[in-house]
Amino acid sequence: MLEDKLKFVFNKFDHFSEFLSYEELASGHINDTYLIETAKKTSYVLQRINHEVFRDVSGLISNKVYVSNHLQKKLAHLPKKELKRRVLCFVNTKKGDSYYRDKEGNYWNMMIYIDNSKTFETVTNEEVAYEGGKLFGDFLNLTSDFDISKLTEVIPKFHDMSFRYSQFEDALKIASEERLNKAKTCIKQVEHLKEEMHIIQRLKESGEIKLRVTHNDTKISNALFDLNNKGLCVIDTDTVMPGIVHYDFGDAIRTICNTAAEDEKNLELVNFNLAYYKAYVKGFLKEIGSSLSSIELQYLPLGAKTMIFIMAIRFLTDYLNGDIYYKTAYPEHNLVRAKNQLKLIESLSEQIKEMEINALNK
Ligand code: GN1
Ligand code: MG
Repeated sequence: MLEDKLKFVFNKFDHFSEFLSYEELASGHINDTYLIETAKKTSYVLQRINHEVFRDVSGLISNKVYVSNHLQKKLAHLPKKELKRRVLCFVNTKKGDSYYRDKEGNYWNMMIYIDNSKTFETVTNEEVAYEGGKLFGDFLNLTSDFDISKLTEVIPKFHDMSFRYSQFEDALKIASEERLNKAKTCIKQVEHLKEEMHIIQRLKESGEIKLRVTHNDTKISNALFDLNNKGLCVIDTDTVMPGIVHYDFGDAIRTICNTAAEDEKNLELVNFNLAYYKAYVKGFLKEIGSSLSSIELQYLPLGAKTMIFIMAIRFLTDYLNGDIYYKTAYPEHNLVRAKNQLKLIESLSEQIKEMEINALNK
């Protein structure tokens, strides 16, 4: 039984609590995440890391711990109680390791749950967009002096456009007739955008856009808020790696400015919300703006478009491959996600002039 298993794994970790109950936190697409309630006030988040996706789990967990330690140092001036709400705190096993490996070969890690907090799957007011911008901007700011060489590249070429595009082309070769047919319109849309979607990749390769420490999964549900909608903490640091600012900016915009969830089927409900974009930019630049170069600033809007495109082709590729990567709830889930992202790109493109950073600052 899952409950027995979770209780067993939970007790491998170094805490002084008694397992009371669990609840699955089902918003992620890769790992299995559970909230563990205990007989005491403190609750925990216990996670089974998907080691098919993350090949170097020990590297992944040390990345997470390094980053938390770094953030804790940077925020050491805060009162202890607040610091605990601003940075993830990982729990070691009773043997002193940062993860537990069970008999079946699964890897587990655990952190303290930050209580009186909430996350958003979709955003419904500008304040949350603004606070999200501040939170992710601050994360980049606080990690800007982190030593990149300490980080394991947990998924090589994670946001590399040429790589993602070639995976898409490989999938086209092996997909079933039925899936190719159902995805026909999406495939055409993707091919049409190909050139434009490689612009940022080239600037990255030429060194005009520089590498920094980035989170790489800045969807809004990875931002934790307090009960008054003030930003608290960035969570899910699984994919912290060297990257470019555009994709952290872009993934937040992808999820904040979509007027619907990323898997909404009714595409009429999927539109790009420019007001939320402006609010996000304001918060984001407040924290990190002064350290961005003019070329980084100039390409932020295209960065947002490109990040949405990366997600669209990743969902589409997985659909064509027969759903082997993302968790899906029904057979066409990945296709729905891809169509949704492409519709978002269409709506964003109509407003891209108004997204220019210079235009916003006037
Ligand atoms: C995956 O598992 P989760 O939800 O944290 C994916 C991200 C995608 C996201 C889409 C390792 O993240 O890249 O943006 O789904 N993570 C990985 O919602 O592939
Ligand atoms: Mg993630």
